[in-house]
Amino acid sequence: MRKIVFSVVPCLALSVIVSTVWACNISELSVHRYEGNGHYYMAVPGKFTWAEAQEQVWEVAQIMAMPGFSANLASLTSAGENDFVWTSLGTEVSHFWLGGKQTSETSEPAGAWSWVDNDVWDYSNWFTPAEPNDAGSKQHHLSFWGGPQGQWMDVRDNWGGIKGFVVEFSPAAVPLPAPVLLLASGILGLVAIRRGCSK
Ligand SMILES: [Ca+2]
Repeated sequence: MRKIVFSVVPCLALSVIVSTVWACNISELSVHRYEGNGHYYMAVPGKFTWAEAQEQVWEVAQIMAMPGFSANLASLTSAGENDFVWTSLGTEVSHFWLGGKQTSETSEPAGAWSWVDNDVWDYSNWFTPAEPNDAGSKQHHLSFWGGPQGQWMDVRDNWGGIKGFVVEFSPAAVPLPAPVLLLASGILGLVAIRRGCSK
């Protein structure tokens, strides 16, 4: 297990442009590499809906500036990956968003789940027997529940108990060239809304 801390962002100009968006310093959060797939993971604290969290992932990716990698809410597709993320990020990521969502409500509560990055959904780690339960018929998004193995639960998009989200950096099929990233981040810095990032 290797822990990598990007305390100094490679592109300082990028950091200056975007850093005012967040109430905490994203670039000082720890990033962990899983040797099983070469992907990186980080936990970002804050109060967000699932949809907002997925939007914020893009901002986080600009701040962390990892060339050749794309970012999404985490898709945990094996027990090894789930165990690594749960143990390396720490149990405080209980109630943090993951990248799972339900694309249909025709087979509640466990059917029609998918990953936001289009990874195949052929592994799950529900907190059984209680989850998933589609409580109130409105729970269509995925978060860590907790437990010794980092089990999951389904919750509604705007659940107030959410404490943050887990980001996964994967090798990008077609990495964006640096000039495009800089231009995009500059635009982002102008239009972004200040968001809380407190624990
Ligand atoms: Ca539930």
